[in-house]
Amino acid sequence: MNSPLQAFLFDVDGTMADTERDGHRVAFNRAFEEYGLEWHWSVETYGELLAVTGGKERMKFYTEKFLQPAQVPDSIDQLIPGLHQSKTRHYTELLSTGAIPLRPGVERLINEARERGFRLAIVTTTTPENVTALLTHTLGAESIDWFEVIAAGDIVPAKKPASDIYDFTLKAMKLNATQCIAFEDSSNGIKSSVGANLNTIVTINDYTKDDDFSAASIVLDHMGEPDQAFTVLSDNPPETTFLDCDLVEQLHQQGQGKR
Ligand code: XBP
Ligand code: MG
Repeated sequence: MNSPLQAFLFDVDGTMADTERDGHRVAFNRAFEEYGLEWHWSVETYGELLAVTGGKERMKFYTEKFLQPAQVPDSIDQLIPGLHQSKTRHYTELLSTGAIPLRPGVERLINEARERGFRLAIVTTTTPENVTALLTHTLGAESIDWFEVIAAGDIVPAKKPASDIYDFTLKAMKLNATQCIAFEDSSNGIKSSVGANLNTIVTINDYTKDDDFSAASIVLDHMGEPDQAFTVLSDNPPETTFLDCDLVEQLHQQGQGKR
């Protein structure tokens, strides 16, 4: 039997906003400088580092796979939590300048979903502080309350691509995967959402455009606006030119029974 769609579950980084290259990456570099570390993550290197989700995990991966042992302080495991706090401070300061807007269609879709009574949640590997900062400086501080669950950061033991954060969110909302749809931008993201049996709408970005999205309900370059058509990168393009709640419901219906 088909379950009606009840909730929209949003990834943040890369999906709601292009935060990685000009946000997180810049903040990591500022934290390295603050700590006197001669590390610098270029746009290209950062693309490779995105293989690992979570800032603390990403820094650890960098020291193991990109540096010679002599370049890594002995106390690195003790250093990483502080470094990450510094990075979070730099990141939230950066967001407070309004430097990173929401991607096309995100605000419109969220507003429409609220008007139509869909339930909303955020499902991300980044820290709660970062989610609060992005929402506050894009949709306004009141928007934090629009999301029934904000599942973020270290709330679960295993970050994406593990399905834990989506499993946690479904449990907290007392919903089944068939009653929800996820919005993701990366292969780690869709592994996580599909691992929780969720139909998933993908909007790609520069870092993720070559990822494997064969499990997605649809792959778009962005959500689109009435005056800014999306490009459909998967098969069977719909007749519409931007993602609205009707199209989300249609994709959800089509996905029923597939997982
Ligand atoms: C996002 C991430 C995050 C940020 C860094 O993945 O990988 O780790 O890059 O955030 P997703 P923190 O979009 O799949 O959730 O430094 O706050 O961990
Ligand atoms: Mg993402």
